[in-house]
Amino acid sequence: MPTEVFKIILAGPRNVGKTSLLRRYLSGRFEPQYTATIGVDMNVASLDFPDGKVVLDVIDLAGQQSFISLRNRFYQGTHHLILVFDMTDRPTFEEVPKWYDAITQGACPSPGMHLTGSLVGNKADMVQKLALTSQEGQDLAELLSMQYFEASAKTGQNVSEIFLHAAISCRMTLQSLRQSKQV
Ligand SMILES: Nc1nc2c(ncn2[C@@H]2O[C@H](COP(=O)(O)OP(=O)(O)O)[C@@H](O)[C@H]2O)c(=O)[nH]1
Ligand SMILES: [Mg+2]
Repeated sequence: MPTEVFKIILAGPRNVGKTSLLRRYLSGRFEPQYTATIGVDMNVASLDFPDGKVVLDVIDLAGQQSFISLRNRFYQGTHHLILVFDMTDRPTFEEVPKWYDAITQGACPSPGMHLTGSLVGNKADMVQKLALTSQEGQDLAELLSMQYFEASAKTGQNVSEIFLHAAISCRMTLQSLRQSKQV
């Protein structure tokens, strides 16, 4: 059975829950203690499909400004972007276009592959503190041609869906690339 490997970037401002989402997906756990990611963290998630395996190399970037140059180097060759903001912190939502531009400019996916992605509003469990409407999130995602998810690393809401969507979009892009080369 074939194995396909894709590079996924998990990005967004600090403290929005990027590391918590990934940790929840990989270990099923949520740790409320905050520990800032230093530089960059690499993790591997593997998903089995009936016709093959998908390995996602997930790069969890630190959100701190001082890591900007380090981040740029890691954007190269990205297949899929998971852009996270905090649903209780409106400025993190407003920063999304800036993050999107920086990453799509630096991503340079392999020839013929285009960057797919999802916009993730995290901390959806904090219903009393939500700082934007679902419609606003949805509209921005549409504008950026991304899939929109409202998620919670705390409850697990939509967490596996985000990574499944990543694997499926990367596979579909690769398949259409192969088909276009056969014609
Ligand atoms: N209530 C709630 N808190 C969260 C959620 N995800 C992360 N957090 C908390 O937000 C803080 C930042 O999380 P972290 O994953 O380190 O954010 P990162 O800087 O984007 O990697 C931590 O205190 C987490 O416990 C969530 O879905 N719900
Ligand atoms: Mg982190």
